[in-house]
Amino acid sequence: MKVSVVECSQGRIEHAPVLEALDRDGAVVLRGAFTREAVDFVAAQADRWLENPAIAGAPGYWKIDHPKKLLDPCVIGGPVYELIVGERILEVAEAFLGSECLLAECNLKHDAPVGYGYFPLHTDFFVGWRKKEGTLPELDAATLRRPVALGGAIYLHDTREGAFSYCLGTHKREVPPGWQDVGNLPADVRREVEATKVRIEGLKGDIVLFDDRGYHGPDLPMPVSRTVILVDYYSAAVFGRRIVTPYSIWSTDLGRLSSRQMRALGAGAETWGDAWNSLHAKFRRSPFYRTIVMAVENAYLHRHLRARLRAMVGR
Ligand SMILES: O=C(O)CCC(=O)C(=O)O
Ligand SMILES: [Fe+2]
Repeated sequence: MKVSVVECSQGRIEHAPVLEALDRDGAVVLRGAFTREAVDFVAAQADRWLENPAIAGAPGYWKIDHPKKLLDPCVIGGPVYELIVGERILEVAEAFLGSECLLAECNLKHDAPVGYGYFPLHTDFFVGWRKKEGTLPELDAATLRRPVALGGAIYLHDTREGAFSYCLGTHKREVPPGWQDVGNLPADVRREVEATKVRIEGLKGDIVLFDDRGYHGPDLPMPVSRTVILVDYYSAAVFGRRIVTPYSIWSTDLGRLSSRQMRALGAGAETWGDAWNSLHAKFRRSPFYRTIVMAVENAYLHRHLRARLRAMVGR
């Protein structure tokens, strides 16, 4: 079993083979959808941002568990928009969804080789899905008979081990509440689903587009590290104009965005959450958070004490 690779380095992306593969398999690889310069720039900047964590406003990655480092790709700026809201990709997404779309979620993710699995094969949607307790919409079986969103994994280096994996054809299954993770499926269903799993190997700059109603996840355990940008375009017809958490967009990048790209990034949209309760804020719950806060608050204490002492002795 193999996933179709659609070459699209020239002109408009041919929609027919992309939409056919998405309908049949639930996943497709677009090769050459981005310029080499944009991909190289983003990959190099990602390496720099992934060197150190964000502390006291010093730029860096976000930490939410041991295996991963996360980043809002927008902080990379400039050419990153060609990757996450490229006009040609938005066109494909909107043709697939039959609706305007919004980039509801977007993360740059670095997974380290930890030697165990930590993220099971899962679907992103299921019957009864809500983004958060008490929020709308709630997805029902009828709505989920058609695509509701288009996920994407953009490879920032050639990727084999650890590649994004997809269970081909599973986007056509109804996923009842509780069946989101493959580990919760009855044994026979699980076997059936896992038998369709394909590791989608790809080249630097490829984007794997996938119908996120189907079972998918990273190929774990990973023997090597892997860096991807994960995008998720939600149908405005299904979810309304909503994104999960606002992005940190530099003011100097605003001028390079078209009105369609601005809309996809959530200009004027509602959000399901804010920065205070986003995924990126999870570190606040770490037992080390208070210790680091204390270290930050006292980082310049020695200078302060020296200045006070001088003031007291009148020098
Ligand atoms: O890391 C991956 O390959 C998949 C990520 C994913 O499925 C998700 O974040 O929902
Ligand atoms: Fe997912």
